[in-house]
Amino acid sequence: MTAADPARLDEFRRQRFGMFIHWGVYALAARHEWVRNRERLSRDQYQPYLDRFDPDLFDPAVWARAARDAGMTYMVLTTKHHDGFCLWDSELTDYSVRSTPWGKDLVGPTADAFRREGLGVGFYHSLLDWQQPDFPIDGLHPDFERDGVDQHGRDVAHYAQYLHGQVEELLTKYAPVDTMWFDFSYRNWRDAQGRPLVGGKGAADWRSDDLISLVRRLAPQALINDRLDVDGSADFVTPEQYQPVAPVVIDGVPVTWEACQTLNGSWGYDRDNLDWKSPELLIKLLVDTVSKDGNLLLNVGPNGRGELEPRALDTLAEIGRWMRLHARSIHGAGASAFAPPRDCRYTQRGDRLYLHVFSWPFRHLHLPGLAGKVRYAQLLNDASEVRRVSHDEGAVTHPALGTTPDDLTIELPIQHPDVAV
Ligand code: JFZ
Repeated sequence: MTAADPARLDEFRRQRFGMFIHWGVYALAARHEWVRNRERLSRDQYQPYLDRFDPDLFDPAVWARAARDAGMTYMVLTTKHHDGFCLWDSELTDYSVRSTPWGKDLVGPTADAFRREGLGVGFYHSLLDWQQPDFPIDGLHPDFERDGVDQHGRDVAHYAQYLHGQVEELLTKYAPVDTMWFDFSYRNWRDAQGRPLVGGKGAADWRSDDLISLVRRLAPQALINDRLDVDGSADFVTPEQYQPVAPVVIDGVPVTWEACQTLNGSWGYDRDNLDWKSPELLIKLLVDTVSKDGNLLLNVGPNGRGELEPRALDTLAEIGRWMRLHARSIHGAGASAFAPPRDCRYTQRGDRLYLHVFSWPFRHLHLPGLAGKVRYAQLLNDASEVRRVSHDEGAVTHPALGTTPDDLTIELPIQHPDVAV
């Protein structure tokens, strides 16, 4: 299996912060992108959402600006989710924007808008497809309980051909694509009772090896994620809605990773959701991710009129307020070999060490192992000097403090600087 272009991989690792966009006709149901599955909606019961999909306020320049202002450097857009609905005018199916009142492509304009703001463009593409007649019904399919495993001649090889054809369309029509984010394989999954999931699917179904070759051929610069069920093929791995405890290492080798996270637990627009993460928590999530050498792909779910809701825009703006002053500790930064004190994270870029203080201490912070290693210290938000306290000053070396001569002790202002986090 050919590997990704190392320069592109390096760029990705420096980008650090991206926008995930989950958008489709499920935005009209406004209760999670799995609504067709969760509520066992038939194709006909789902059809009203296609019949009414008309995002009259669609203006991807607004999304792109919100992303850029938040300090994001790339985006990943759902070209097709599990419901099979295509956000572009595919030649291989009518189950797309073409069959909606809106009637036209949404992928091209979105990609263009983000490129105009200088952001990278990646495509999420669902391997599952609950619409294609050749996709075998399985335990995750909305029609499973009604139709069981009676496949009515469904032919997964034929579906794979369709899948490859669509990926080819996307990579040629919207070149250059920076990332293909495939989702997902479930060959060995178990159901809620612990029994093997009926009809689980993986590499043999998607013909993943050929799919990877296709991407390498058409988009040599594109990175491919780890959900194709091919060991060792992934350019990066994708922990979803959990944080690794340390830089991710697989078989003794550090790997490139990208955490994906929601704003509120749902990927698609979810009107009645009250479970919003605070901007402060999200900034900590970003810092924590970079401190472990990862990227953060933070999701938004535009609504049925094509807008990001105020709660999402406000959150992004607040993150941007912090990023305006602290981006240099994120972009191009990564893990440090130094161990931070309690409730802190380090990110490092070259010889610059950034100390992120999650819980503001009382005046002093003792930084293990940094004695004699720091030439100058300052706050990032206002460039004001942070003074070091030397070890011969009684108060700081008092044995009850538990500091050692290897510690560098710095003196912080009593008040937390007036910026987000
Ligand atoms: C998938 C989708 O089902 C979901 O709607 C969303 O698009 C998300 C980004 O990706 O969710 C998954 C996929 C794989 C696993 C868990 C959730 N997994 O392998 O554990």
